[in-house]
Amino acid sequence: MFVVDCAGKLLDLSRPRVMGILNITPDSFSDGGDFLSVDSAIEQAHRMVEEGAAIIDVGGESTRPGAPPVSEAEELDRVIPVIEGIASDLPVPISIDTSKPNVMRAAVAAGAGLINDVMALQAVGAIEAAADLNVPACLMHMQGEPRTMQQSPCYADVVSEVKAFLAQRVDCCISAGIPRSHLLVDPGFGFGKTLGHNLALLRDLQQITELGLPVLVGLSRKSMIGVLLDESVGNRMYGGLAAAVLAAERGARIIRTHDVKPTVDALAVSTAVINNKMG
Ligand code: PT1
Repeated sequence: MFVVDCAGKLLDLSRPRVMGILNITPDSFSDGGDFLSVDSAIEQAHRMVEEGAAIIDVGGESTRPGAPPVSEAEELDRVIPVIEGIASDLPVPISIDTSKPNVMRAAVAAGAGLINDVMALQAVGAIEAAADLNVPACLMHMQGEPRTMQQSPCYADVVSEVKAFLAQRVDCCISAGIPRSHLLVDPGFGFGKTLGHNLALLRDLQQITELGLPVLVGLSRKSMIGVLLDESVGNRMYGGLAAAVLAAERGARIIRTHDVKPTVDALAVSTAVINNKMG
């Protein structure tokens, strides 16, 4: 459970680690895939590793609430040049944030070593792709789909339902030939959940760790922090750090974040307290 082999690069989860977010989504100046945007993405990846990221998560399709789907061709155009540009130079593994089997295949061929799928490999062909590729996969819980998931999230007991869903996806993956040692789980903060649902999942995160697999959480800049603070996306870092520390204390092993250095420092202090053998 402590070391995950990501296509030859090892991810040591004996303490909580930081996953740095590398979103390759076009801004007003570029459509992604061109020289300037690829170059700045590569620069950003190197900066995050210097700041202590243990894995870099490359994504070409936004899954935030309301986001529209992106075509396979577009997603490939965005992520593959960046993965090719960083895979051989970076000492840390790269994960590919996608639900599309062909993007998983191309990304792993380009050097990615972990699949991060917000659809928990439920898309047609995804589970087979992950099994063929023989790399670890993170299975995330989502209710609904990004475009509409925040319209009316509904659970009788969010924590036990999320846990049961993840347990069922783990069983499916194992039946499809993915070894248990290749699986991680994620409760999917903000994916078809109200603030109350998100807070319950964070408070009771230990129940998710009872699945016996490494738990990944993504809380960075999300609206659950924004609503609590009444702050815009650019002003949610301190709130996100509090959530990251609480997640780590409850057993989370990977914190997915935009704010690498602040999160690495917060986890270093949390881990020293949790593992204290000095006094
Ligand atoms: C996540 C995650 C992810 N989040 C994993 N992958 C996003 N494994 C993308 C909001 O409420 O948590 N785990 N990939 C980003 N998605 C969101 C969702 C962004 C909700 C923002 C919100 O603001």
